[in-house]
Amino acid sequence: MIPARLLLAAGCLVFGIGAAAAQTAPAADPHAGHMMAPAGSPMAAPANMAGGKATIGEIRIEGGWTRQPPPGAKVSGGFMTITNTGKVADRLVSFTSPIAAKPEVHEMAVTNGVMTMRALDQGLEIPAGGTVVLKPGSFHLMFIDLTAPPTAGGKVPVTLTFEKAGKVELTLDVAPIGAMGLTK
Ligand SMILES: [Cu+2]
Repeated sequence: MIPARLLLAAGCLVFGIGAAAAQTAPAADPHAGHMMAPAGSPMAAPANMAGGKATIGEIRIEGGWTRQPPPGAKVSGGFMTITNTGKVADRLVSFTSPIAAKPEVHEMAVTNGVMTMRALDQGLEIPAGGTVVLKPGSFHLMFIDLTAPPTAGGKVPVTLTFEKAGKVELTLDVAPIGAMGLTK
């Protein structure tokens, strides 16, 4: 158990460049192992890509991207902008992808100056008429236990499941290692 958790924590450092101190996970919750770099780490330049798009029911997705993980990393994040054009709130409850054995919808927050992340067990709410941005340092798809690590310039298919809108397939553009966003 411990080695696996340490591996995961090390892989998660991809979210912050130049991590100063990965802390030990205190709890039994595997997500407690996601200790991040201190906020304010230097950011890499955005990649020049448009990102994947998809629509299902009242849900519109654009700017879908992921990034190549550093060598040996077991995780990577997925990012996009999700808009709910309907009059009822929906939720992104889960997703699947051929590149990861364990996909989870995560949120990240700064606690005591350290970025930590956790799985959203109830999913991620997309408010009626609202837009939620999945981006580094915030909400994200978490590809855990990468079976085929994404390569810069490539594409990664994901299938998102929304509570009301249902399933939708989306293709994520793969940005270089350490990219913090896309430019259009
Ligand atoms: Cu995560």
